[in-house]
Amino acid sequence: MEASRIVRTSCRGCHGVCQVLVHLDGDGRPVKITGDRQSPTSRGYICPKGAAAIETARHPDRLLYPLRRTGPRGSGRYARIGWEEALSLLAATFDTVRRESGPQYIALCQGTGRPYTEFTGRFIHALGSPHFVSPGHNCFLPRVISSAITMGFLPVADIYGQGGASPQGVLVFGCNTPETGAADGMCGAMVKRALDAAATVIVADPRRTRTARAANLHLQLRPGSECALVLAMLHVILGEGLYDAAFVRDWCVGFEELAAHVAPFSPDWAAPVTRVPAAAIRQAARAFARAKPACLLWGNGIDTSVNAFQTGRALLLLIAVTGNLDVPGGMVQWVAPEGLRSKSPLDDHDVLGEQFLSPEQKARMIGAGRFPFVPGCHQPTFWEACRSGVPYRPRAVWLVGTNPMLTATRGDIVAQALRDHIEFTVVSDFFMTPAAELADLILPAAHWLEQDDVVNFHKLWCVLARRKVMQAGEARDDRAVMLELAHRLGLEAAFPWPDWQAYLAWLLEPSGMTFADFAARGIVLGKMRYRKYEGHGFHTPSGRVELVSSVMARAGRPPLPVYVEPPLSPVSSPQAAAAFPLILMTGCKTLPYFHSEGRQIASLARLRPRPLVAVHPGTLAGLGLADGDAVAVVTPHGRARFFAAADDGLAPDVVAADHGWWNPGAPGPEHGWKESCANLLFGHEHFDPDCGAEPLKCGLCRLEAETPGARRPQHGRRAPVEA
Ligand SMILES: Nc1nc2c(c(=O)[nH]1)N[C@H]1C(S)=C(S)[C@@H](COP(=O)(O)OP(=O)(O)OC[C@H]3O[C@@H](n4cnc5c(=O)[nH]c(N)nc54)[C@H](O)[C@@H]3O)O[C@H]1N2
Ligand SMILES: Nc1nc2c(c(=O)[nH]1)N[C@H]1C(S)=C(S)[C@@H](COP(=O)(O)OP(=O)(O)OC[C@H]3O[C@@H](n4cnc5c(=O)[nH]c(N)nc54)[C@H](O)[C@@H]3O)O[C@H]1N2
Ligand code: SF4
Ligand SMILES: [Mo]
Repeated sequence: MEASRIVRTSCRGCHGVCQVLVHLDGDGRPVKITGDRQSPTSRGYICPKGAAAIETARHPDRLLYPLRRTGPRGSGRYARIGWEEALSLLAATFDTVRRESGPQYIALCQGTGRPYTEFTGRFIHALGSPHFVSPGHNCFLPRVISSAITMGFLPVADIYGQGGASPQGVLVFGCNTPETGAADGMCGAMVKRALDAAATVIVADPRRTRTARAANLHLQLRPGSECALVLAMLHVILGEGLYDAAFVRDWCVGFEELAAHVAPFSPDWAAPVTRVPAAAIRQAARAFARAKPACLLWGNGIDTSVNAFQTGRALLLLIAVTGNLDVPGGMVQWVAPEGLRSKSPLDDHDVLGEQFLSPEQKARMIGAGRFPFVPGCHQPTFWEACRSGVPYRPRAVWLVGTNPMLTATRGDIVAQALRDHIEFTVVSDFFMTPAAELADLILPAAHWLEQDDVVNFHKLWCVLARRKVMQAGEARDDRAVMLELAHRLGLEAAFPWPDWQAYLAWLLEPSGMTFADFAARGIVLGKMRYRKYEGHGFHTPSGRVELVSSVMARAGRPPLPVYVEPPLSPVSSPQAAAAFPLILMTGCKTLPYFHSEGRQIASLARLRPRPLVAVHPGTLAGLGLADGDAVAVVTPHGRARFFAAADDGLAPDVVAADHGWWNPGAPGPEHGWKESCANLLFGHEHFDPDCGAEPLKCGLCRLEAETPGARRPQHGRRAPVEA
């Protein structure tokens, strides 16, 4: 344990990059966490999730020991076992399945990107299975892949202004970064600072978020119509000659085709589609094109739609033609620090199985070929196969840090598969989730306060140190578990490091630093360089930004962005809309919670005690309802219970329901997960044809009054396990 009273480390309560100070008492126990004012990434900021980390890590309901099921599935009967027994059981089971049926009968399902992501894809692919299953089709990876094929890198807003220029124009499109920090590793508070400093802020969001209220222009579009809006902005910019002619001439291919393609998509065409007035679209396009430099903050609002991939491409083209690529204050390619072995989502993480899988092994993936740009195995297709056995049914599933009954669609299918069909389920988590309640083996995962780490998750301009400051029970770092298991399964070639510390040392080796040296420094910064394409071109087939995508064309997909109406909308399904007249958005993230996490943490639950659905006050009144009333959100697929939150920043026919709600204190095995589960409101019919994304933010619903007081959250303890 540290001699010092304060340990400088970095938080992992979300994808953010906040450096924080952990205060230890005289016995070396962490007692408080504060922001680190010296941090260049977060400058002292800390959010409630970060501040609640000790409460989370020390929570009495933490899983502390490996548990083996002793009663029927869902009975809650488990016995404590040692790690040796747990690892032997796991290795023996995976080995048996591998030999009897083939490695493809083993799957690893993870949640959002987490520290363990650097090993999960690697592990399952090294084992020979293509079944790396994640929510990536709905989150971030569509943008990573569309960026890769369009310009060869993921452009990120230069909000830290490393080149001395900060963004003058910011287009905030379908994200709420000040609250979420977003998926690409920014601190929300630093984003807010950059927004405050920018001359022009344009927000495209169906909700009037706090950022939208402070913006120069709020384009309150109809959910799901975003690609139409971007096409119309491109129409104005190209039609009025507001593009960067030199950049387009020297560094882009397909400009003439793009100009011809967007010619019909005028603001007058887009206005009825998007509900944004034509004049506002023109104003936004002109203001964005004239602001120099300008950047884009984009997020989950565009990922969760059947137009995710095309919208992502359209926004990338907007950035390229306005000359904002890799310029100071624009959309840059981060330069990671030199002298460290670094990781990036698509190579070392091996989400796509490029390093370890043969073409034959890839072809065995459930859903192979269904979507050309899906990252890994398509999550909904995977769970359907687990239930139906078509084309075949995996026998063993490892859920590492995911709560799929709450965060994937059709949790009922997931639950049925886990209860009745999968032969062996192992769950690694901090808490006894509804999925863990169906597991055969439960492994207690280490919290970030319990981890030493070299934090380089998104190959940022900085690498941060994380330091272990406590240990709860026998919780273990997921990556240490994967290393150990890999060795037991003969996968040393992919996992040559003897242990976790050796892996960290290997990452640092080229710099000459030990982990202790690195931890003392706390952060290592990259040296930013701009316009790197001038040296080597863009890493695309043509060496230029592909406005017309050769990769899309080869895949038989539209090489220029096209708008597709959401499948369940008042326009495309007037019949459904007659019965379900409201447009439903789900899962707009809120500051206190990370997806389904945090509901048992008292300090967070106080900030948002109940599952909410935001509704325009006029709409509520029309239904005879008031703010705070219990309501059911009903869709063609299901029903879920929320409390109405009046919000005059929404259109009268648009509602926004929370996702991820369960009730840890309610009795197992369900812990009330079916009551307020937004994801039971969707079916498995509609997907983005390119990346398999689901329209979670543009469905249809109606509201019905519920008997008041039917559900109150509880935060009690679960039943103790058999010792
Ligand atoms: N309706 C709707 N659904 C959505 C979304 C939406 O917008 N609308 N958003 C989607 C998005 S963007 C995402 S990324 C997914 C997220 O989906 P998930 O990642 O499944 O969601 P979480 O609830 O964050 O995490 C699940 C579990 O991981 C555990 N956990 C946290 N950290 C660790 C760790 O380091 N190790 C281990 N072993 N366990 C850990 C937590 O205790 C929790 O039980 O949800 C998606 N679901
Ligand atoms: N506090 C907290 N932070 C988080 C998370 C969390 O659960 N809690 N999750 C993390 C993860 S995994 C992710 S992916 C990121 C996501 O972070 P963000 O990208 O910020 O995503 P969301 O909050 O899902 O949605 C962003 C915005 O999109 C808008 N939106 C919805 N539908 C549409 C649409 O049709 N068009 C447009 N233009 N906008 C739309 C919503 O109103 C919302 O304001 O946050 C990460 N950070
Ligand atoms: S924003 Fe994320 S990284 Fe920063 S303190 Fe909060 S949870 Fe931690
Ligand atoms: Mo996400």
